[in-house]
Amino acid sequence: MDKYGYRFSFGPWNIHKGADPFGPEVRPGMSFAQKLLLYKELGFDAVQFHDDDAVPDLDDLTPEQIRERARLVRRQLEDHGLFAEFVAPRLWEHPMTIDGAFTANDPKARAYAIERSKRAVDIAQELECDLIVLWLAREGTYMREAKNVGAATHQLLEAINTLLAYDPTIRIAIEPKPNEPMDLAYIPTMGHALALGFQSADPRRVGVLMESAHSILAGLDPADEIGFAMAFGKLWSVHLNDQNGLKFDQDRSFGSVDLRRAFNQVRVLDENRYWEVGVVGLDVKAIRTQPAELATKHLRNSLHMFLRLVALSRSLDRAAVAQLIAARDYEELDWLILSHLMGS
Ligand code: GLO
Ligand code: MG
Repeated sequence: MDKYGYRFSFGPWNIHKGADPFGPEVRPGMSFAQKLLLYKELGFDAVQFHDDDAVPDLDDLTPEQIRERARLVRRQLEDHGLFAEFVAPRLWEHPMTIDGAFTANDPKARAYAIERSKRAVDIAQELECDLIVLWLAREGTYMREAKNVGAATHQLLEAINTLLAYDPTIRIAIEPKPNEPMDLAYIPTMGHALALGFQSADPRRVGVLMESAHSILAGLDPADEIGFAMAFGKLWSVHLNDQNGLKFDQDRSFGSVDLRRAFNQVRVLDENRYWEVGVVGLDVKAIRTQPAELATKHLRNSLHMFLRLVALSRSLDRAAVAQLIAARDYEELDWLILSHLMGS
């Protein structure tokens, strides 16, 4: 925990080997145990998990074996003074998820997705964490005519309700994203995710995770997406990062593309006391050119950027801002903010 009370997290996938769709890995891998050693050193408190980050090859194991292995991971976390922030079922790599998971056209594939998600809940229970994240990676279409959007929406709702019933204490945070890997995803924005949650069997237990790059890809402002969700008390996690325009999902270091956009995300989080409700997750990736031994600087940079922006948000001259708002002098407000970000 930092001096402001924020706690920070990232997932094991955020230290990665640099492969992209056009080229192979460029850095040697690191074991989960090696990565765990880096968390505290880099200033982090918590680990975000895919189900198979915690229990590799879980499709080949029985539910009891999965629980046993998850218990070992909990001990590993304890040994490092870390905790699990969330578990996310990875519903986008298995052959059964080629056509989607909860919205696949094949009922057997949909059944697989539900069973796999229940195992993710089992893992969360063993890791003593009550948050499941659903990034609905392949719920959508490449070919609009291949699925029925209304039916798909109800399938998603049914899946959420099934998980809520499976564990009466679990909370679910939906992570919206408008595209990639799909051409068009079914839950592209905060509004879609929140609507689904409010329509669920237990709306109190369904919230959202806002990822900066995903909001930008949807043509939206991440700070406004944060504020919208927080207005309903529904922002339970974030994936802060950055994104240079409408192209592939870049997961750039937080603030590295648009400093003012990053400032406003931090400002809205801080003004709404996010440190009391959630962990600051940084879903960032080192660019491909980064040498292996230097491939954690994106995490360090993102965390330090967050803290420096908290300091800037808190040192903003609020009285001056209020005066400029009252005078409707937004050009002077613009200058005040820019000057503040530039340190004068
Ligand atoms: C990809 C997503 C992905 C999720 C992660 C947790 O675009 O951001 O990294 O955040 O799988 O659900
Ligand atoms: Mg993410």
